[in-house]
Amino acid sequence: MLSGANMLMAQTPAGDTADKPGVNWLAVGFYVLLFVVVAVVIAIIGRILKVYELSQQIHGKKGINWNNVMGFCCLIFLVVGMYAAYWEFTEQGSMSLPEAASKHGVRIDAMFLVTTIITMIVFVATQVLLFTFLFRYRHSEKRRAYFYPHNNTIEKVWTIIPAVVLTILVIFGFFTWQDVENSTDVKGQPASINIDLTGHQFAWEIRYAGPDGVLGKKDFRLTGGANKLGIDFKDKNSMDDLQADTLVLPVNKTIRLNIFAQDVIHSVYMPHFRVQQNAVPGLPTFFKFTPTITTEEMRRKVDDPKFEYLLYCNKICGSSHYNMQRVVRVVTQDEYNQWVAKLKPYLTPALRTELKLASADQNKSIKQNRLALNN
Ligand SMILES: [Cu+2]
Repeated sequence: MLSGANMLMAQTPAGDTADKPGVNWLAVGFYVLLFVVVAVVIAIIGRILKVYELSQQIHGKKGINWNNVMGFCCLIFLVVGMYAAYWEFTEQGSMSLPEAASKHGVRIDAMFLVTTIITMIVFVATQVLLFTFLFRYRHSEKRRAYFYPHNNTIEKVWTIIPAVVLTILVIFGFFTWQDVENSTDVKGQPASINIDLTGHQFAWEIRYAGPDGVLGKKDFRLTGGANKLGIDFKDKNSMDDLQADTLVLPVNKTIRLNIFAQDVIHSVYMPHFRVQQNAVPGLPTFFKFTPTITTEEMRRKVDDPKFEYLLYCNKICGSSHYNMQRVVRVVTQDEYNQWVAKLKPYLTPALRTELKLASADQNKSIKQNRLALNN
């Protein structure tokens, strides 16, 4: 049944399912049938054992000792279960997050590792105790259960130890999270690069601050036509803002992503940088991080010349949600400078016409004409 569900949940390209309609239902049917067959086989074995027991009783012999059977089943379950847990870690562990390529990413990974180790110790200890006790103290005619209603020391031990461990984990997590989420602006260290990321169905729009390093104001009421981000051009800082298709970031510089959404909730997700932050309409959010490994270095590390960091949307925001991707490229400062110099301004000639914003030359001639009229 689990494998069937796996198959159903797997994403198949739209073309595939369109070619073979109903292919998923066949898979469901197969696994339902398999489940029924297995259930029937178990029921038949149960009946056979029952008949065997009855025939033993007729001959005056003892039937099967089910307490022993269950006791040994518990031991088998313990061994098989422990091996399965080990297999999960060794085989599928590599499918978890890729190498962290940001400063705070390393700290998040360290926290994750410590939490995993502590919970694994508790997991192994409790499972071994649980199933060995089930086996060791299975029902026997030869002994009676010992009545042991209360012990204060044991109560204290299993209350205080988990409380202390959990408190340490929560405080550790609290400080790491505070460090990740806290604005360094508050401490007087503004980010090196300021970038606007706006999510809409179904794309991310990227806006870089121009040479002044400041992003111009936005107003959702101005959104429309060529001004798809609703940038307020009454704000002088908007004039030199730049638009980009790729998120290019200089390595080892603090990046501040200002995150917006125009329709539904989206989510900025860059797994390599351990960055995830919701993009909520009407509620601007931001995330600061420092990439530490350039795309070139990562390509060598993973031995894939075509490797790219990616920015995804991590909220199921509509039918083409899967398509909300942008390439993120981490480069050296020189490469970044060269790339930024080639970016096109957000204020295109078409937008100038639409907003009835005169170009610098036109401004001059209008003034002269007015002067002529006044005269
Ligand atoms: Cu989305």
